[in-house]
Amino acid sequence: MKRIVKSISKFLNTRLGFVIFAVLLFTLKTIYAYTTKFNLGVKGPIQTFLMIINPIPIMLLLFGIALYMKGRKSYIFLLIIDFLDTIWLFSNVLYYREFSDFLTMVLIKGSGSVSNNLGKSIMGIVEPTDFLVFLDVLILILLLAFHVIRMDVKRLNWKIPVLVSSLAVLLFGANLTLAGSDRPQLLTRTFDNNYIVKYLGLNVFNIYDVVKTTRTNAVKAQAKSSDLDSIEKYMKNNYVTPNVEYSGVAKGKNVFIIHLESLQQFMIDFKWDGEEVTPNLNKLYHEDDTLSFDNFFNQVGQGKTADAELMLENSLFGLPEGSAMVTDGTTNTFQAAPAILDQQGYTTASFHGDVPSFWNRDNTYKSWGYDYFFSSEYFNVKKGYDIGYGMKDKIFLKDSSKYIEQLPQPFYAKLITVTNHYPYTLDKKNQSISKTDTGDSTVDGYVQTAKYLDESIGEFMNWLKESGLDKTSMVVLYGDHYGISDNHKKAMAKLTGIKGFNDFDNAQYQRVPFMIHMDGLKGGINHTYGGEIDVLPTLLNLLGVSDKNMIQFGSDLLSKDHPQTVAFRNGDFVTPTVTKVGSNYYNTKTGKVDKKITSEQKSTLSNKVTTELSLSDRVVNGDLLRFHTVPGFTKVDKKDYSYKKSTALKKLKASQKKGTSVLAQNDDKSLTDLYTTDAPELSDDK
Ligand code: GP9
Ligand code: MN
Repeated sequence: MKRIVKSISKFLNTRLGFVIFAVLLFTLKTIYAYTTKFNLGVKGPIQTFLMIINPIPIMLLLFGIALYMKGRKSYIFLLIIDFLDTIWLFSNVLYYREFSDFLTMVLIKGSGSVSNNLGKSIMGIVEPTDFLVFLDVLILILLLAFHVIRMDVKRLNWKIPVLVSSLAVLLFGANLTLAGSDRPQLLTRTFDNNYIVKYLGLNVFNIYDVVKTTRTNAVKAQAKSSDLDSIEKYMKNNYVTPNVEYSGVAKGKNVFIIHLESLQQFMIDFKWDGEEVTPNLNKLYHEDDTLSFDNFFNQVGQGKTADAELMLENSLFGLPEGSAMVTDGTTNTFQAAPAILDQQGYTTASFHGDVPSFWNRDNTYKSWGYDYFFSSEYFNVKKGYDIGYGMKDKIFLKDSSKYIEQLPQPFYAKLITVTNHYPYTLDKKNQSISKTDTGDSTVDGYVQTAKYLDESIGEFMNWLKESGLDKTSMVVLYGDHYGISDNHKKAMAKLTGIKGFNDFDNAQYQRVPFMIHMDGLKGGINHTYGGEIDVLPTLLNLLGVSDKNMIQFGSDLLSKDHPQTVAFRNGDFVTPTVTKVGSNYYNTKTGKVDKKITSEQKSTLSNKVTTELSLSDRVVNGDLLRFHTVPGFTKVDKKDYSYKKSTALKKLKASQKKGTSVLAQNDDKSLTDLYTTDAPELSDDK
C-alpha cells in the first residue's frame, strides 16, 4: 500500500503526472456539472460512457501544451487554462439554468436577440453548489502552494508531449466515431445543442459552434441588398393569384395548426386487423367542411420537423444540409406566419412537450414573432409522461388546453405532437391495436403510435366542440414528414401490397395529410399536387391577408393557377404526370419509366425545381429578408420576446384583462374540465 502511495506521489511530482491528474479532476467536475447542472437526456450505456469520457481528449490536448514548456511557467499556463475553462463552464451552468441551452457565439456577440439581460439576473440565479466547479483548480493550487506536489521544471524529451497530443487526437477520433454510431449525422443534422454536449462535450460544442457561426456569418456579411433583385423579380414573374372564392373566409378566426408527427397519407383510411388506424382523422378527412388534400407532399430535408416548420410558416425551403432553424434561426430576419398574424391582432403561441432547445426553437420562434412558446418547462411532466421526444400526445394536448383557454382571441396556436416518432414504441397500456406483421421492427409499431396520435386528436377535437372553440376556429392538420424511410421498402411492400415497392413508390409515399377544417367551409377532397411550401400562401388567403409583396416560394393550393410541380429537397420532384427520382423519370400515373419524355421537358422541369431551391437557399444563407420590406409589415424585434416561464405567465395573466380569451368569456371558469381523455397516466394520478 505504502509503495503504491509512494509511486503515485512520485508520478504526481512529474509534469506528465500533474497534467494527467489535472485532466482527471477536470473530468470529474465536468461529470458533476453534466449530471447535476444540465439536463442532457443521457440514455443507455453508450451515452453514459460518452458523457463520462468526453472531456478527456480535449483537456488532454489543452493541458498537454504544458508539456511542451519548461519551468514554472508550464504549471502556471495549465492553471490559467484550467481556470478560464472553468469560468466558461460556470457561465454555462448559469445560462442553462435560465434558458436550458448553452452559450453560443451569436449570444455572446450579443446580437441582441437573446442576451436577455443575463448579467442583471446572474446574482439571482447562482446557487452555492455552482462554485464547486472551481474546486479542482483550488485543489491544484493548494497542492502546489503547500509543496504537496513539487513542480517538475526540467524540459521533457520532445517525444512525450507529441505522444500525449497524438493520444488526445486519437481519443477524440474514437469518441466521435462512437458518438456517430449512436446518433448518425450528429454534426450535419445538428438537432440540439444538448446532443453535441452529451456526446462530444462542452468544449467541442464551442469549437463546433465557432466554426459553424464563422462560416455562416461570412456568407451573410458578403450578401448585399442587390442580391435580392433577382429573387424579387422571380417572385413577381411567378406570382400566383390566390383563389378569390376563398379569400378571407376565415378572417378573424382562431387558427390551430396541428402537427401530426411522422404521419403519412397512406394511414388515412388504412385498416389493420379489420380496424381503422386513424378513425378520428378519417372522419375529419371526409367531412363536408374539411378541405382535404390527397396529393400533398412533405418536402423536408435533414431538418425533418424543423424543415416542415420553416416551410409551413415561412414558405422557405429547408437547407440542403442541417437545419436552417439551428444555423440561421437566431440571427436571420423572417416574415413568418406568427409575426404576420400578430400584426393582424392575433396572439401567437407554439406548444411542444419537449425541451425548448430542440431544433433551436427557443431562439427561432422569437425571430418568427411567436408571443408564447409553451415547451416542456410549462407542463408538469411526471414520471411515465415522456416518450422519446417529449410528452405523450394525449397528456400534452390535454395539458395544453389550460394555456389555450387563456390566449386572447383571435389566436394562432401551433401544437406539435411527438408520440408517433421513430422508433414507434409505445407502452402496453397505451396500445389499442396490434402491431403489423411485416417482421420489420421499425415498421410494425407504426400503426400503434399512429393510432395513439389519432386518438389524441380525437380527444382534442372533442374538447374544441365542448368548449365552443370549434365554431370560432379554423383547424389545420398536417403530417410533417415520412415515418417510414426508404430503408424499409420490403416491409412497405408487405404493408401496402405494392409488389417490389421501389423508388417511384417511395416518392409517392412522401404524401402526408393536409386538411383544413372549419365550420361552414366549402370542403371536399382536393386533388391538386402541392406541398408544405404552399401552406402559408393558402392560409393567408383564407385569413384575408395579402401575400402579394412577400418572398414566398409556394402558392395558394386552391388557386386554379397553382403550379403543380412539387420539389423535393434533393432536386427530385413529382407532378401529376412526371415523377423524377435520381436520374429516372417516371410516369406518375403508371409508375413506369417514362420513355416518351423529351430531354427538353426534363430540363425545363428540373431547372424550375433547382432554381426555386437555390433561390430559397440564397434568401436563407444570405439573410436576405433583412433587405426586403413588405408594406404594412413591421420587422420583428427579437428583444420584445421572452419565453421565460415566470415572465410569460405574468404576461398571459395580465392579458386576461382584455376579456377576449375563452376563459375570460366564461367568467374565468376554466373549461379544461370539459376535456376528456383516456390517457392511462392521468387516471393513475387520480
Ligand atoms: C423534437 C421533435 C422531433 O422536438 O419535434 O423532430 P424530428 O426528429 O421529427 O425532426
Ligand atoms: Mn418530425
